[in-house]
Amino acid sequence: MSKDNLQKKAKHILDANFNEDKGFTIPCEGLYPFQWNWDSGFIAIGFAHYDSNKAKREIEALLSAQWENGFIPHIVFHNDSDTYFPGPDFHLSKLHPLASKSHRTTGMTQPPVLGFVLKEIYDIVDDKEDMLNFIKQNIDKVFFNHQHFYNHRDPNQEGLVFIYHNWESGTDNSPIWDDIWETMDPPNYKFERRDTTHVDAAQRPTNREYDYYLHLIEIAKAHNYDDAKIAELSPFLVQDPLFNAMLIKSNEALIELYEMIGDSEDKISTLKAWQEKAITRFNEKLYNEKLGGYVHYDLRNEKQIEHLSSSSFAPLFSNIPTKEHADVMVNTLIKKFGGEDRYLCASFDPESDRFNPKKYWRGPIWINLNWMLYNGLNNYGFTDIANRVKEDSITLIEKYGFYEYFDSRKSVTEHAGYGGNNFSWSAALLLDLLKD
Ligand code: 2M8
Repeated sequence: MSKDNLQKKAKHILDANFNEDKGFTIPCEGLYPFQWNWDSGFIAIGFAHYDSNKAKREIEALLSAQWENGFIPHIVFHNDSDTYFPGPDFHLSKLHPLASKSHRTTGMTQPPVLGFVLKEIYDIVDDKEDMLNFIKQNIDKVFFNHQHFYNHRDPNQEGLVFIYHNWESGTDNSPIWDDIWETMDPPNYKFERRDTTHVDAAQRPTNREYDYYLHLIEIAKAHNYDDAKIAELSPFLVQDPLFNAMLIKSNEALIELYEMIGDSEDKISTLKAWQEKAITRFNEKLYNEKLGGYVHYDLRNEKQIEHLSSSSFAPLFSNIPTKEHADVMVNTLIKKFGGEDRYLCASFDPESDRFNPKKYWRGPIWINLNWMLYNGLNNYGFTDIANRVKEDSITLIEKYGFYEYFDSRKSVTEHAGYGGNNFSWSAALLLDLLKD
């Protein structure tokens, strides 16, 4: 397919998934019928390439559901839909006294991409003045959100924030969580899955995994989504390198934007203090010498979770590793994830016995993680391997379509796109990858 046709197709998908009335974009028809937090950020980057008004509306729609304490939820239920479980009646965000009064949402969040998304869209659009005005109107909300993280999700006050649910990580059923599930024994809940009516069950989490997911929410609900109680009681309490890298990248972007806006010295110095503490601790606590990359830290059980995943490389995007560590990480990437027989980059270590090439976050390639990896490798001057990640992403979409995730094995030459089709962030980030 020509570059032109790919761009046309991508724009068509984004426009079709955009809800004109409410001003937000669904990730994918049927499978995900609401507004998702980090999806929206990536989607806004795609829109910035051809319709900056939609990029702005997308972000405004997400921020319109920000809680009174600064929290930005992971799903905003702008509309009703019976094609997704669990919906608003299960999540019951209103249990939290400071939850949005205007919107039903979940009581959990997702990787905080908004800060760097504002900077990306500013860099993309032609009308800088107009976009800077938009940023001026919204940037404090993102700052407030970061403040909430550092005040309520960092019990040790060490600069690293926790997530209490695998859905907060964005990498839902990653094998990273398997050891945590072994510490839990949730009931067998009665529920009706909807995802498996849209997508082959072999490509989605199991019912038993959903028991863990629901149980974590039940614990949080029993304490009205109170962060302090969650920190005390949730069996899932993790410092995730992807999540924290997104927060750090967003801090960096907020500093740059506040400097452009001017007159924001207090906020800039607060952001700089957060950055210094966070980056130092990130390197001390999340780097694993033996594996040659960053790993997750299980804060409940006080140990590193020693597995490599595509999240291990996200810190490159946020300029966290030293040059020496970046060199080691690139070796790890090529050796473990980048054999001749594979497209880059599998979401989980392909050499592990937990790797599954078809199952969601247990192995397939995701375009958003590839987009970060491409930009991260470029940050450190690894342009050849960065270009390989970009070319692989374009090839997979060209060959198989705008799927949610893809098989990393080159030996699979048919139907290697999995999950939902006409998937918004695959379309949005392809537009960005094709820009130069
Ligand atoms: C997936 O997660 C949702 C729950 O949030 C699900 O499986 O129902 C993940 O891939 C997540 O990262 C993504 O934001 C969401 C919507 O695309 O789908």
